[in-house]
Amino acid sequence: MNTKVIIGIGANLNNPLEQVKLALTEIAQIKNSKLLKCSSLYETKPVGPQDQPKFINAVAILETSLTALEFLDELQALENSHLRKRIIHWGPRTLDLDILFWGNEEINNERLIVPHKEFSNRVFTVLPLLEIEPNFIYKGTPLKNLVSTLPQDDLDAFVKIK
Ligand code: PH2
Ligand code: MG
Ligand code: MG
Repeated sequence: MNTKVIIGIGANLNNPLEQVKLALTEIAQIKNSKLLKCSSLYETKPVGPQDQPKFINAVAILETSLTALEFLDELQALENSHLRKRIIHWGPRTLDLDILFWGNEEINNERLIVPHKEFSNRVFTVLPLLEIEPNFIYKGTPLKNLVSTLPQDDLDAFVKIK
């Protein structure tokens, strides 16, 4: 059975624009999966420590017959191939691939919590998803109604670059 999976892509080190572009070509090749849609690429203000570079962010939608943990393995292998080092919580990274939604399922285990806990607080996940799924409903609320609840300085700093 195929699951529709929504992922967040982020990078802010080592030419982040190229990291994200390359990641998209790699994501399109994940086994037993098909890339359906991808948002524009955006420059965003860091959430968390401010003494780090701006991020490039995007959101993509795929269809997959993998299980959630198999799919997570694929994403983590890609992160590792981009020489991702896990050092500072919410700190700089060459590539971050987060599962935001796994169909309509709720998953909560030691490796994966879905829907992603921070999804609705973050300009860099809400606005790119709104671009490609304008009618998306998040926990009973139309996504577009969440925009006014987001931090104004993050909204002001959100710039489409590609
Ligand atoms: N990811 C984080 C922490 N802060 N800020 C922005 N703008 N974009 C991100 O992708 C991001 C972040 C942790 O994963
Ligand atoms: Mg993340
Ligand atoms: Mg992550």
